[in-house]
Amino acid sequence: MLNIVIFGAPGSGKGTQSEFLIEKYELAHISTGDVLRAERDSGSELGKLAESYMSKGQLIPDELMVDILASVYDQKTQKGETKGVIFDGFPRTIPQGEALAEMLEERGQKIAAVVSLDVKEEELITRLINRGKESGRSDDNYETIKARLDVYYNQTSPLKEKYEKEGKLYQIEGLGTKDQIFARISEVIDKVK
Ligand code: B4P
Repeated sequence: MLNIVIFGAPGSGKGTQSEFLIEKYELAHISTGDVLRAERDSGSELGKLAESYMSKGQLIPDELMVDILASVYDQKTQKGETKGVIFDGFPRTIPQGEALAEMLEERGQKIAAVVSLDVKEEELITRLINRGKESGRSDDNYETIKARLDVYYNQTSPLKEKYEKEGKLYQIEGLGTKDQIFARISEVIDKVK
């Protein structure tokens, strides 16, 4: 199976590009942000807990995220109908990165590529403020966006070094039209698939 991690700061276009990827390469999509928002909307205890972190721009604790991820991965792959999986928004910390490698290894799988979308901060803030106006997403306000960016720089971006050492990191210019960026990502996927 083709396991791809799509990586980047909040607003870098992970969700947007994942939609194109699942269509072209017939992959299953695991967006941890979407999973958590669905839990929140269902009113479950897990959803309430998740919302208490998301609304402050913080990450949900690793132990919880790792369990959720493993169960969603098994659900999406158990029928054997998918050619692979896009991990969108996971891992977001070094322990999540280690847990992902372990979980895949236990299932005889590995990550083929980590595609990192590079976008400067000014553009990230503009995109997220605009999305907040259109979608009403509660974490897309200036104060929470700033907190999410801090979390990204401190807790998430160190993963790039890990994947670079493993020879799996592909840095993609994340500025341009959605189609231009998708063409850059496709070049990488065609190389590793
Ligand atoms: P996510 O749902 O993953 O959201 P995101 O990182 O903010 O957005 P993304 O990068 O997908 O941006 P998009 O394509 O939509 O996370 C939300 C929260 O969930 C986190 O803060 C955290 O609390 C929690 N969480 C999630 N995963 C977790 C984990 N593993 N561990 C712990 N907590 C976790 O693009 C943004 C906007 O830009 C859109 O409006 C889009 O239309 C626009 N856009 C995209 N590409 C563009 C382009 N090329 N040009 C112009 N605009 C563009």
